Amino acid sequence: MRTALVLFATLPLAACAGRQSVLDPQGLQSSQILHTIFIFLTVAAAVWIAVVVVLGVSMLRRKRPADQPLALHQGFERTSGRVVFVLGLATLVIVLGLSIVSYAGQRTIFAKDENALTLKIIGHQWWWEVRYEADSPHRSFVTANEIRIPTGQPVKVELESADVIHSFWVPSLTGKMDLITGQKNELQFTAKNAGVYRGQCAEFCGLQHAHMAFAVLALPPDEFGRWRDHENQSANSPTDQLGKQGEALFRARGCALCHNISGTLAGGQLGPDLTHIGSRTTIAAGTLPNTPATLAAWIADPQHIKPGTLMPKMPLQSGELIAILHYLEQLK
Ligand code: HEC
Ligand SMILES: [Cu+2]
Repeated sequence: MRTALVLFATLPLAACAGRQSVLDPQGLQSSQILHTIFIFLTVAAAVWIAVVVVLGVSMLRRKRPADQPLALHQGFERTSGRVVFVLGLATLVIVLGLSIVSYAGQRTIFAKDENALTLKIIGHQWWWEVRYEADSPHRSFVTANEIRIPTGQPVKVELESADVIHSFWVPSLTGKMDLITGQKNELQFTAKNAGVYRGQCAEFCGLQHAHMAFAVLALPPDEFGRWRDHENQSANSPTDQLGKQGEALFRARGCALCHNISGTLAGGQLGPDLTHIGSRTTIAAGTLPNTPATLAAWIADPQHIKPGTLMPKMPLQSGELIAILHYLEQLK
């Protein structure tokens, strides 16, 4: 029985580690946030315990009501006046102290670093456009729903929205920041350790808000550099007949109106960039892992997977679906 109780009590702790947890910080900023929360929690718990103890003691030592409740007792009045004064002062000190702790924490959380890697992230219903912009257009590229960053280097994300308000939140790395149409918000964070961290839209933005996630892949700097060089390149040209057919169908069946594939005639801007879709880990904003089966299911009927999504169900024959799928699979 006791073992079962202990096991049960530790159950909530099982959620305290992993790729989306404020309690398992992997970034400088999230560590600072946890640190601040811990101080607030300790002080609040100490105050709460003190109040409960005083309350308990006073209830146990309660005296019978006085015969004349309205009569003043000078000594008692003076003592209670002093107690109220001291406690008022303590409240002031605690509130001021916590404000200082909070401001000091914000210095780390909102610190700006000139050498930060800058990304632009645009929120769409219900996916994330990620733009790596460099001085030279040859070094700039666009991807979606997946952010790769080097570990140890500050990353600055410039946040904007194409439609409604969204909120960028990667609990393991830093706090939240809203994406608002016509306004540029900024957030900086530094991943301490390599790993995959899950991010989630944290502001209700419509029907598929819950399926608006993304992944942050923190890579060692040299691996990040290799990925970036690869991502800079145009899409692979299809090598076989079926792939070539798929590329043609991608245009003929209207996919190219909404999707860009760099180096091809497909230049649509309404949906996620698919130049390197084959190398992404998930599709449909973290809704499904990226496998041939899920990709086929998505293209065949996106409305079944994400009802209301802005990608319509396209009428495709099974041969056409297979060709398009084969083509997209090659876009590593
Ligand atoms: C009217 C515009 C539109 C058309 C036409 C369209 N798509 Fe999409 N597509 C979208 C949008 C918007 C999304 C993002 C949906 C979401 O995640 O909610 C998307 C998502 C995708 C994704 C997942 C991308 C990712 O990174 O998660 C793939 C793959 C895809 N579309 C392929 C296709 C193919 C193949 C066709 C043609 C048969 C097509 N799309 C036609 C708008 C369109
Ligand atoms: Cu949302």
